[in-house]
Amino acid sequence: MKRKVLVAVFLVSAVILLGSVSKAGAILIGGDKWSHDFDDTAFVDEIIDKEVNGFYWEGGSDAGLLNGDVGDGGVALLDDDYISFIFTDNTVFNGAGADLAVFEAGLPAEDLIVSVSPFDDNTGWTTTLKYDSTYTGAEAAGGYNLNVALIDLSDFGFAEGDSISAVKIFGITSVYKCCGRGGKGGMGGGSKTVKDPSYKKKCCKSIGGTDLVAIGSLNTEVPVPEPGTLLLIGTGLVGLGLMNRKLKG
Ligand SMILES: [Ca+2]
Ligand SMILES: [Ca+2]
Ligand SMILES: [Ca+2]
Repeated sequence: MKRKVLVAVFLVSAVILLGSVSKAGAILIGGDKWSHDFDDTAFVDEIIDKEVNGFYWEGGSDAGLLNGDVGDGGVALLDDDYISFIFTDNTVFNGAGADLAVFEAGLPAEDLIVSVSPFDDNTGWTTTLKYDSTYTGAEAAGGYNLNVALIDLSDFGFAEGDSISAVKIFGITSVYKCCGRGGKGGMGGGSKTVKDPSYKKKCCKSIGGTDLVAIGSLNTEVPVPEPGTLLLIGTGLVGLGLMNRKLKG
């Protein structure tokens, strides 16, 4: 009977160990123009800092930005808005090509600004880089186009194999509502889609920007138990075995 218990303990341990290194894809995001099968740990896990003057749309929430569901809304980030995310159950390593996918919604596909860090304590941020996003062929919440910006860690000077634990997304205003000649619509009437921050100085108010939906790692690493942990488990099992024998004897 005791031996059976030991075998069970060993099997359970083995399953836990195997589970922690599994990186099988589980969440397919995108459409006929771009898609990727993400590991379910691939997404950002926590928000550690933010400045949001934009608005959450179609049921969007901070929690909703942390999962692989691109149908539960998002947040519009205007100029100077940002959100800093960390990865807690995975890291992103610099492999071949793009390493990180940032999903954005709407038409036109909007730009966004990115900084990354190897640390998870809001330090070590790289200089910022601007990225375009392009239509994936899929839909986000509200029937909006789902777009993707592909981030290569090499762009920030990381060597192949280096990894990061944090990503910071800044918005860029793309829609302004202006006062003056055109009345409340302004600028010839109605909202204009422009990429010109100087509109701010022309009695214009930003009302739309980068529509952040989700952030997932394309090159995910998950923590593997240290050799020390394996040794401890092994020692524990041997110990149990000896106890078992003693009790029997
Ligand atoms: Ca994660
Ligand atoms: Ca979501
Ligand atoms: Ca890369």
